[in-house]
Amino acid sequence: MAAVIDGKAISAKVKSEVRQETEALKAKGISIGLAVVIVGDNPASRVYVNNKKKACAEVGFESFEYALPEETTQEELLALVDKLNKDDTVNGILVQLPLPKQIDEKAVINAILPEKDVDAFHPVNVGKIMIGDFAFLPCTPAGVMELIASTGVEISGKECVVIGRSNIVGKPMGMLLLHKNGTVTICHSKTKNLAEVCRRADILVAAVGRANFVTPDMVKEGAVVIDVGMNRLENGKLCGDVDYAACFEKAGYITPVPGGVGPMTIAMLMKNTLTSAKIKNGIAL
Ligand code: L34
Repeated sequence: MAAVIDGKAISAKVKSEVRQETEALKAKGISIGLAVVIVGDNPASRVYVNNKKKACAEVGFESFEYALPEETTQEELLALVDKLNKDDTVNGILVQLPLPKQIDEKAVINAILPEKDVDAFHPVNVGKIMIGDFAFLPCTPAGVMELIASTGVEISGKECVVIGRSNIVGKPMGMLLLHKNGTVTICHSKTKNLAEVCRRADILVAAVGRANFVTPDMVKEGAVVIDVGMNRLENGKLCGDVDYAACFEKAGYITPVPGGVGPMTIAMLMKNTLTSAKIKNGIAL
């Protein structure tokens, strides 16, 4: 039977650490601001952005929300990014993805100043992650690392399998596990014998975007199972990539959805925004 990894509790701890540091900076006259940009009215994005604004209030950041209409042009969005790049009260810029189809996501990500890119999506930050010289960690993979750390399970030398190879989760996730000396396999839609590969994993991270994709035959007895999935079923219920009920008996540790990786993504965003402010003000990390 698995122990449940409590993402809500762990995220609360990270946020309270960020809050303490933010208060110390405030005492020195330094305030921290995060700009959150949402384009269109994707209901899931709306929920995530609201959670981010709430977290800003909790840790003592100022948050600046820019809610733009669905028909916003790329030029308009780039003009806003340019304005935020130049705004001294903005330490972090987050443009919530996905963007409407008339906007080229890559162009927008490339336009954000790397030092304000608290998502760590800009090629400069992605490159830094690759060579292990990073200030910002991508929020979701960084959150997963905290969840794994909370179990006390050592990563070094372990078989780590990541299902999914997105630029936002799968690829950087593999990198972070590699930096901690895991033996990393990244699986995807062309992977042969997927269940067999997954069954080798001491640490299994599912980031496929398919409800209940991971079944018990893919889980090694006692493994750490981390569910990055955030799938909305037709009945409105939120469901992970892991068949939680079925895998619960076999896993050693497992994250729930909701209350697992999601809150950690937001906590790590707060941490990155604090880091950005510290670097700007010449404060040791
Ligand atoms: N630019 N776009 C940018 N940065 C990001 O880091 C994200 N991501 C992903 C989507 N687009 C992005 C997020 O913020 C996913 N994501 C995210 C953030 C928070 C939550 C889920 C995904 C979250 O709060 N999850 C809650 C449940 C929320 C609900 O009820 O729907 C949880 O407990 O898992």
